[in-house]
Amino acid sequence: MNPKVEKALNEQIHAEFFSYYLYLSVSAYFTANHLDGFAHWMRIQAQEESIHAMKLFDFLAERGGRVELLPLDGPTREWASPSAAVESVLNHERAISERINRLVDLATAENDHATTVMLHWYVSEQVEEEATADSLFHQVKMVESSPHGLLMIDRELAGRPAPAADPAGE
Ligand code: OFO
Repeated sequence: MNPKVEKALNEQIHAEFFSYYLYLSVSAYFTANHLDGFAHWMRIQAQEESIHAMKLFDFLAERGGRVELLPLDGPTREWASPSAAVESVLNHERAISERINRLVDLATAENDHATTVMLHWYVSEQVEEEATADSLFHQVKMVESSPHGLLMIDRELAGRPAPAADPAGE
């Protein structure tokens, strides 16, 4: 496998596992603040992130690349408010989208068509993830001064189902 693409895919596996860590940390923050629906939603999102990492892990192996698991830093564990916690995941998703776009640019420049096609799934996924985080952030911002509003969102988030093992159905 092209060594530049292999290195970049390993860095993306690292970024997806960091996303897993970040969502778990946000989940723990909400649990500590008695917003169990938010905590549940973030935990389910963490599971999705590990699926994103493992799809790349499996792809590398399939293409004859070598997986290298890089060390993870500890994510932030405290936020000033629920909206600040949700805003941090929104900003994170925006940064992940930029990373994916740069990866597509690299795979295209290296004529690695298989990687380019595989990455299209991540491009679409990021559109959805940014939109979801953005809408949650604005909803939380709207009701932040009213505990009643926050509890209503919390109840709604408690219903998020677990992700399918492979969201692409492959
Ligand atoms: Fe893996 O999509 Fe969020 O970070």
